[in-house]
Amino acid sequence: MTKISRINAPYDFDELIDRTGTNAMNTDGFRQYIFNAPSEMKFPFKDDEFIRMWIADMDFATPPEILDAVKERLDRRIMGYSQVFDPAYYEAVASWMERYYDWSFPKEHLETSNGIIPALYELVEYICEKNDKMLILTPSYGFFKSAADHNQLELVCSDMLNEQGQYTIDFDDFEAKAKDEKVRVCIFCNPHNPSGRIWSTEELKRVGEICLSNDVWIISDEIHCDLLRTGKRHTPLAKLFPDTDRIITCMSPSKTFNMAGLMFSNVIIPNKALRDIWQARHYGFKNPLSIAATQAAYEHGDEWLKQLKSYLDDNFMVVDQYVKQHLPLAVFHIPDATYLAWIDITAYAPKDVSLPLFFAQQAGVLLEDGRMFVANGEGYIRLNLACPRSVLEEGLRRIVRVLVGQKQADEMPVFV
Ligand code: LCS
Repeated sequence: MTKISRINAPYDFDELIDRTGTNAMNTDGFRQYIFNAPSEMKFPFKDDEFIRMWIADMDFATPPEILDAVKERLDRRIMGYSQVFDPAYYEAVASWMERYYDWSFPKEHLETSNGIIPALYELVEYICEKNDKMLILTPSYGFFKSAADHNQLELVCSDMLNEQGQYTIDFDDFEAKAKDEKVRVCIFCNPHNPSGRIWSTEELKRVGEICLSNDVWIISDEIHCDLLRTGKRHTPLAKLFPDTDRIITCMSPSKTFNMAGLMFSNVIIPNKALRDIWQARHYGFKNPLSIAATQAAYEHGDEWLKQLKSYLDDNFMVVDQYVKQHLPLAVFHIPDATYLAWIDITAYAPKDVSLPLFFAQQAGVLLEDGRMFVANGEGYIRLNLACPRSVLEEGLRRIVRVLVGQKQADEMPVFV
């Protein structure tokens, strides 16, 4: 256990923190990521005038307990090649899993990776052979498709059903696609980005049963597992299938504690043969600061996370209230998980335009739209609510101003 201790400090999620000049994707990477454009691309807004609600990291400071652990590690002054050797790391992970998900797994199943995306690329490569196919639910986080593209695999998409913004799995379609003998692996997002769904136990069991009975491996990407509305619980898919070794779980506190740039994640691989391949082929060295930060997150992050969740609960209520009042034809439900609001604005959006470009140019808001989520996301925008309330309110005001007009935006309710 690292030495840091802080007792129930109130954390400040209203603080505006300047991210410019830190090589942040959030401030400096949007031209390339959203618009696939060079750094010369011009907008009617200066870069520091944008409200940025796009990439899924937070505008909140990483918890001080984690920063202290990084500083403590820095004080050891040597940053040489590192891997996870100290058993305290596994103990910290295991204790978190036990406390939050009532789940455990043997120490030897735990591998680590420089982020979940690289792990997805690798796992798919190790599991699949040429001409295999990969199955996902859509809409989907875009990098799932990249994992198939990277490995030159055909991607098979099962569109989720959407009834007034309530997403469910089309099990008939999913099963029919899983039955394709070429489908070898499914990347499953639990909880789901972008809809924010926490799957019910029944849904998880059906997904698992369909895949396993059709010889389809499952990579369960559970990166959003701690970003839940207060009172909600996460169920790791693998917990429901203790007798299979065909479910790999990817988890990380990186998104939860706003340290995605440290690129460190857990990959729980129960299958011995796959683990052997991973150990033989995975580039094993890790950033020592990332190891220290991740361990500290699991050891000392509870209180900060509790307060973060409460702040995000309120941000979601602001959005809910605001959408109901000013965009009554939009479809939005507060999701059970993620800090992402997935909103159907078909009734208001201009037709045949790129919505990210429209909002960037007309409103000075950077956001992602449904077309960036592989398939089945038409008409949606995704707003990242992990920002100070003042930023959120200004973002909402601007969005409404360009969709329905100035007067409505001026009447925006103030959340109390
Ligand atoms: N998996 C899912 C489902 C994600 O949503 C993200 C980040 C990652 C993996 C990234 O994992 P990493 O490699 O950082 O460990 N999601 C983002 C998103 O929706 N927009 O920006 C990042």
